[in-house]
Amino acid sequence: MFYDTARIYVKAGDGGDGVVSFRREKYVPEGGPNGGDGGRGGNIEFIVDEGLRTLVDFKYKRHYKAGRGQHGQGKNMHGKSGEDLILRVPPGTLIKDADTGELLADLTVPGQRIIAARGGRGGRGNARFLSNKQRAPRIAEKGEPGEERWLQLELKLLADVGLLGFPNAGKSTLISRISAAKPKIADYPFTTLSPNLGVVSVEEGKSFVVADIPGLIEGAHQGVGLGHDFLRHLERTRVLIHVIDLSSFEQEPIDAFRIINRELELYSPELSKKPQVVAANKIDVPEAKERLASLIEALDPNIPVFPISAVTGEGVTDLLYKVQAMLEEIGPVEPETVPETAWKETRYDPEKEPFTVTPEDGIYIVTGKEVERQVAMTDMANEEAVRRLARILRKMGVDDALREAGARDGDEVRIGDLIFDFVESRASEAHD
Ligand SMILES: Nc1nc2c(ncn2[C@@H]2O[C@H](COP(=O)(O)OP(=O)(O)OP(=O)(O)O)[C@@H](O)[C@H]2O)c(=O)[nH]1
Ligand SMILES: [Mg+2]
Repeated sequence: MFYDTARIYVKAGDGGDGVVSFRREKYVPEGGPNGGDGGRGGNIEFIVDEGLRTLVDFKYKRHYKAGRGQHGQGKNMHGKSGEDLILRVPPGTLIKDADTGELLADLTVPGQRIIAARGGRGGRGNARFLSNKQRAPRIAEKGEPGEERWLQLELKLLADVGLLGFPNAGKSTLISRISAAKPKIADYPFTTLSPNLGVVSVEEGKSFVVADIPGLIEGAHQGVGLGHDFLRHLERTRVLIHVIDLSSFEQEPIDAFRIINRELELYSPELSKKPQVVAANKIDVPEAKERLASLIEALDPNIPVFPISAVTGEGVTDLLYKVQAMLEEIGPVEPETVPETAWKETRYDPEKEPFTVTPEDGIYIVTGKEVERQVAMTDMANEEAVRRLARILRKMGVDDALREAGARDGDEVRIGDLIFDFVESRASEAHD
């Protein structure tokens, strides 16, 4: 099996908790606060590894978790950061949000690296809550939870040229002739089961990458045969070499050409618009010349046709020069553009982050990233911290929204794991 898609779950590390601690020195009965911050949680990152060709690693392991930050300690000692988890992917990997399908990154360049889920920041220790009003703060934050999400990984091979055609047309023979690729070649359909890449050097300093995929048959766009699973690997090519078998008695060459192009169009109109060169293959067999003549007659004269023999090498050089010239004329393709900020945009601005209040069976459920984050970072056993949470929620407008939704004194409210009673006219007192 050739693995070119995967669905994985990533969870960045939670931040470590901040700590409440005070200096204890001889002759100083009550020293200042010196509780350190928790460490940052580890990120989940992707890096492009040139040596990889498939996403097979992600088939066997689906859940990935980065390390959590250590908790802070007394004497202003901060916790250590959690370890980042770095996942290696082959060039050509697209990363999408599995829930929305939104494209998050197109990883094409070896060494390219992105953060897929950010570790939570460490909670602040009580030393950071020191102020003129509060000389002995007994408050510390818990660590921020790390981001978590389901991701869809999709490999689209990076090749300049794609080989297209019926099974047995001679695609693999051609790639093995023009590059160092060593695919399986045999006289029966569906010999090739997964894509092969080969680098073709036409002349010094000029080379391009060719992709050989399993052959297509009629009905391919509906999933008949194998080829359609691999058509995605032609999506990034710039030129298609349409390999046609001149030796087949079962099919007129022009019919082969038309059937394949219809399949291509039904699969993707965009793909069908890519420039094609016809490689009329097996010109070495008897009767091939006649069939070539009828093919040329029936074809649109704008489509270049090269009679070749992938076995003897006849005509192959001319074909390659033509393909090289076409590539130069077309110029390089841009990777699928993803705004630089794609990952940042998935982060939120705490001030603007919306929340919703949903009444359900007499309980008011408040949901939203920021409200849930604030709750998660509050140590509910710490009265001062709970009062601070109540102030933050009020400032965010949660109290007003609850009131508007019909909440009355004593009604139950839920945010994340926290359940508390709505208290009119003063800070909501929280209890677990
Ligand atoms: N006589 C002759 N035979 C050829 C030529 N090119 C390929 N063949 C033969 O055609 C058969 C199929 O070749 P492959 O290269 O495996 O065909 P393919 O298009 O890759 O087929 P799939 O992988 O099934 O899609 C093999 O027996 C080859 O030896 C050629 O130029 N001349
Ligand atoms: Mg093949």
